[in-house]
Amino acid sequence: MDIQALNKIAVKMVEPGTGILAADESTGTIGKRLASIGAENNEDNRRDWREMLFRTQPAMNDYISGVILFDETIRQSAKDGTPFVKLIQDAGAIPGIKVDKGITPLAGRPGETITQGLDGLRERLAEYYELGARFAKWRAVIEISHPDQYVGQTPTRGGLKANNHALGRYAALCQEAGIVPIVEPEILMGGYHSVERCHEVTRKTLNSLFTELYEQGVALEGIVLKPNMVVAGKLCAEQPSRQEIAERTIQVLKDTVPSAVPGIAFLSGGQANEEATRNLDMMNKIGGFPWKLTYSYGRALQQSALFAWKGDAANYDAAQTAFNHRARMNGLASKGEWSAEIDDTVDA
Ligand code: 5MM
Repeated sequence: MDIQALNKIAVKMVEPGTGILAADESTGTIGKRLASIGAENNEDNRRDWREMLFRTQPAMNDYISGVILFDETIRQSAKDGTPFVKLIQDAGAIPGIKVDKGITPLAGRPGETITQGLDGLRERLAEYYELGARFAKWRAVIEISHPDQYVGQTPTRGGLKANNHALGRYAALCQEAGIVPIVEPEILMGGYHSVERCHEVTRKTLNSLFTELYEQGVALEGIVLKPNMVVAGKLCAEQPSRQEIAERTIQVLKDTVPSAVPGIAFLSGGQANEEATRNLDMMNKIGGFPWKLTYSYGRALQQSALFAWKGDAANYDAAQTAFNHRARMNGLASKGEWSAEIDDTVDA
């Protein structure tokens, strides 16, 4: 394993001012996104949508350090035949690939899931490396049970251990292949749980994760962590302030993430666009931690562009303007330089 080479890639992925575009929606998930604008989930529409994103300037050059692709997308080309991987590389960004195969119920642990995809992963990673991927992503999904549920609460210690073990095995295989693993244990933000409960579960999850990474021989200098922020469930009556979200998230990360990790790139998890930006910004304004904090957003980077595009080529420029704007705002947030006033200013 060439730790220095892995570290160089990881450091570039979290370079201040930039972050990661999560464009790795599986066919089912992109179908839901396209359905929200009344567009059909076919190969042409999926290509046109992603081509629009990957051709957006200056977003791709200035604010996107890497793009997470899906298996179909890493093999796909733009309408003029240029491979997507080349479009991304020409913009100075790093192509990445989602390698997990989604979740399935975890046997013996009702209400919990396990992420699949370890079988044959060594061979798949070798192929993705040849196709140009220099980082990968694997997502574990952790759901917090309803606060009134006393029996069968989730997540359980066993459920967390199983998911984090898989993340460790995946990360070790990636590093063996010269690929930086993005390690994503996502605690879902739907539901009624309080911010305190999210705090506690995130702490337990990350603690168990770093034990597993250690036990699987993963070099922390060559990973990027992709966690949730510490927030209350969307349906919880009491919502924390942005200051509380930022302070709690920094606290949990300081308690659990070794300083050898170069960077942490948050998922947006269904937060509104501006909310995801301002929470990241607040953390970087507070500062005082050893790792870079940036974004690896899917919805929070794409949603406004998707609604501007509406599946119609006539709206290409409007969609690119929207994507440019969110990318620039998150770029500022990754340096703690964002403000609501700048966000409200429409880009030229
Ligand atoms: C972009 O969505 C990703 C893929 O989801 P599926 O495997 O369910 O199709 C997802 O893993 C995403 O990369 C992360 O959850 C972060 O995206 P958000 O939208 O939460 O920022």
